[in-house]
Amino acid sequence: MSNYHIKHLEEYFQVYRKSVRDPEAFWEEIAEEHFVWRKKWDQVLKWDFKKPEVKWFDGARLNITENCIDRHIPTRGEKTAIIFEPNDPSEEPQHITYRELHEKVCRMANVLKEHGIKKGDRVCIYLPMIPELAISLLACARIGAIHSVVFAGFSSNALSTRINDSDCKMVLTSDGSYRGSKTIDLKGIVDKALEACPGVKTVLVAKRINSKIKMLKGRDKWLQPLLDHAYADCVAEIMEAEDPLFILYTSGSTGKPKGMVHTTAGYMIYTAYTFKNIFQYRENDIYWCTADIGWITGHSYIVYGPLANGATTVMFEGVPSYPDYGRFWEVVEKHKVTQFYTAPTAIRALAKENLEFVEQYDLSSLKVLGSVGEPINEEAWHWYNNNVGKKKSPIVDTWWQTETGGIMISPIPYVTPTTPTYATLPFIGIQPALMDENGQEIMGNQVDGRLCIKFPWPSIARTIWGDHKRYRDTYFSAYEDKYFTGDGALRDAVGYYRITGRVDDVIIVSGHNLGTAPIEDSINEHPAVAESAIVGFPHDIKGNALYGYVILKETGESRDRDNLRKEINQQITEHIGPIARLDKIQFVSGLPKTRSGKIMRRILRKIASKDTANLGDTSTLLNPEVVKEIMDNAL
Ligand code: 7RM
Repeated sequence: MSNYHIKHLEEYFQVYRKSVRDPEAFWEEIAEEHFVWRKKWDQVLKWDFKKPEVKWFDGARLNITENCIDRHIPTRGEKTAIIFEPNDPSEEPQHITYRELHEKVCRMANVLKEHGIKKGDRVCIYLPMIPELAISLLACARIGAIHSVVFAGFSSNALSTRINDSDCKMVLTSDGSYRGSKTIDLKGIVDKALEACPGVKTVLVAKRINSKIKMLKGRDKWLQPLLDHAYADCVAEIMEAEDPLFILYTSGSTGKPKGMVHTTAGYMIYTAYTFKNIFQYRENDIYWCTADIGWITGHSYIVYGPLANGATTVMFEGVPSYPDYGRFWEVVEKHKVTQFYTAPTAIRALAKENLEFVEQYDLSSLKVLGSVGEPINEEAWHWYNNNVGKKKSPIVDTWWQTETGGIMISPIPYVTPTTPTYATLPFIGIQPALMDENGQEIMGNQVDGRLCIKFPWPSIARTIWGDHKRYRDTYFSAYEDKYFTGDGALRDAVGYYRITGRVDDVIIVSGHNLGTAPIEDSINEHPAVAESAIVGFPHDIKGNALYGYVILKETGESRDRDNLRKEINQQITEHIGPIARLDKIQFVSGLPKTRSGKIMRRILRKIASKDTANLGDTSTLLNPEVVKEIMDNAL
């Protein structure tokens, strides 16, 4: 049990050194002592970042749900696994014990099987934050089906692209969802998406809002009656360590979304081990991560990581502003939450509101506060520390990615001294490197560069679904033998890391990664638009907001500009979703381009951020005259 739970800084350094000197011995010990296996591995690690190929615990057999559910039943059968907190505070929360979770997952697994789902099949899950969502992930894992969760805020277009990319046979959805005071017609969105998805044979529909929806005969079925009739036990499919567990899509800087593939054993071990340490989880703690399970944070730190530790995890259906801005704190008080994990964008939104919303609740149960999704600015950090943590709960600023599967750089609370805006030290087993423009590693401290990882960790994504070449090109070709994160970072005098932000064309808006290319593609489809470029600019609450520069076709010149703005945003909402709407749209006669035809986004970013005192090197510009025009008319 030696290294599983780190308790002081000296121990962190000691375990870290061990994990780097002999990673195989280190992870083997963790795997041996803390998980249940049907068969042990033949080899702990096989890797080659050139191919690239990474295999952890090859030859081992297991089922992740036996680790997340079955093995807890003898000791924790009556312990709450999931607390479901509904959108509306007047609706009763649900407490699902480990024993009940086992039954629910088995029933759902049997329903999937009855509808022809077998090991290796892909199942698309498009559900709101209701218990069926967590249960359906686990039900897929129970029978070896690969889940592909699509965040239920994505549009029908985005949904159909994802369903088709991974050939999903089935969609799990609900009649609708609650979001604050609004309801959303999820089933309608699915129906529209499926017009373009001939491979989907079955749609199982959970009832949530009791709306009248259309059910397509032969394809659509209500879920509950099927669950009621299903057998309450289901033998777990025995999986290989490297069998895919799930696909989760993330935006790239170019082209269509990337279906990141995570496999079974390494993902399980790393999410469990990070969860235990980074949240200092103890038996009887109540852990709450406010993310949606539609994102990697929800997969790893609402479902798999907590359940693998036999923890109690809160699933919250609602939003921070409904019925008022005290909602988060009301939930913390009600369930006596001990660990609270949220995003900087939520903190900034709440910090703008009256302090009474926080002060009227008893937050004394809190022991650890977490932040994830984007750099947390100093103001938000202090607000969180002073008003939520009352300066007693350490803040863990956790840096990681969909691709990394688990937290990579983060303080360990009560172990690592924290500094605002710093994600601090690499977690056990993680070997970061900062790289310069010439592809050389920058050694020493007080330096900044592009953030890479030099050595595989257990939960690294293994490929992009259906496109291994893109996986190599995106992550392993910028720097030889290194995984490139796409982020910039600095390392300070004591070796702490501060993530400075994306160095590619991904913009993080309210913690959501948005690639510029798909948004530009969407705008360019408007009949009046010739070309466009999107950049981010600083926004008080969202972190970044989107600024679009749009060139109209001659035929579009006579159109009313405000109507065009509305139409463009409407089109983006349909193609991608409301999160990708532009805050500002400026119509321009041209875009600043280099001689090789590349848009100089750096200049557009500076104009959008009202930071035009020094535009930097513009000597390679083909059309400098257009820069003046854009600056003169900037919004
Ligand atoms: C977990 C998640 C990944 C990108 C990543 C960064 C940014 C995430 C932090 C952060 C600074 C942090 N997965 N990012 N966490 N930047 N500090 N603590 O968010 O795939 O959706 O996004 O998010 O740019 O590359 S993600």
